[in-house]
Amino acid sequence: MQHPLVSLIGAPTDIGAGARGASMGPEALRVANIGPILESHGVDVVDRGNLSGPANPWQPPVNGYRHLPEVVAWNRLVHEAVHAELALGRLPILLGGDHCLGLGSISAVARHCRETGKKLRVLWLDAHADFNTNELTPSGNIHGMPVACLCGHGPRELIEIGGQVPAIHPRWIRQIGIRSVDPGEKRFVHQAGLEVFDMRYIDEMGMRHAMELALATLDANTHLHVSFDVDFLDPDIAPGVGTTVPGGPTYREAQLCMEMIADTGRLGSLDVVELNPALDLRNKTAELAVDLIESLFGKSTLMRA
Ligand code: Z70
Ligand code: MN
Ligand code: MN
Ligand code: MN
Repeated sequence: MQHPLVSLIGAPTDIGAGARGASMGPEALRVANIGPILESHGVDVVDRGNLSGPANPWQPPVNGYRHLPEVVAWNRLVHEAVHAELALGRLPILLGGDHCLGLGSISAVARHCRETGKKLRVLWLDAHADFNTNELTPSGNIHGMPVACLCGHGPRELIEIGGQVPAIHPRWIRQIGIRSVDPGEKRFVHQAGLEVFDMRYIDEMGMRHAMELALATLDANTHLHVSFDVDFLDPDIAPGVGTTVPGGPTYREAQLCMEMIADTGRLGSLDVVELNPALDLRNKTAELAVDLIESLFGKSTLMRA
């Protein structure tokens, strides 16, 4: 990834979330200069602008799903946009938007990997496991379900978006920073065999060891997708998210996490989701997210061999 070609794709929606405001995420990341800052590090950046999907009708859940038709519509748009960039040999950065969009994005990456014979690894940086189903969910919010949907557990219209069910295998996923999992969801995570480096693990073993293990099975033929839910970060440093959960990674831990991903040289695509400018303080969380993304693209304080 010496001089990657990056495409920014805005998906201004909060259709899967439990709070309004993540729809303003793409513009807050642009205001925080995501494009120019990546370019200052030798990255070629093209901003494709925003996708345009259905408005948020703000309705209660139906059959355990809030806004399912609108979530399907947004994810179809994201799937096609992300896949088109990958087919051009570019590295898509999805500017969310809430985390339900990870379904459209990662199903596109999985399709691209099938087409090109690449091995896929997904790093899910999040306070939440996002492994609910309509029967397990306490909220009906589909941003709590994308990992389950990617693994084939969800409504047909959603799980079929990538053209193959399941889109990915649980063995391809590593979750980092997890500290809020619902009771039924917890059983399901264990049953599926997801590899989770939760905050207890990071407290005991350190971010370095967690990331060494999470990245251990990468090889030269691996496409690494990072799905960065900004609520991964501790709320003290990142208040601008809909669902804050105390006890997340510190600034230093998050930087190390990003730097170790950059060092693999395998980053192939990225989601930045759940940033909620309506809850932020002077765009501080957006600026922090951009700072961390700089590290993900190889910014370091010193030259390294
Ligand atoms: C809870 C649910 C969630 C993000 C909140 C919360 C899910 N497990 N995901 N914020 N990003 O409602 O399913
Ligand atoms: Mn810089
Ligand atoms: Mn999430
Ligand atoms: Mn989350």
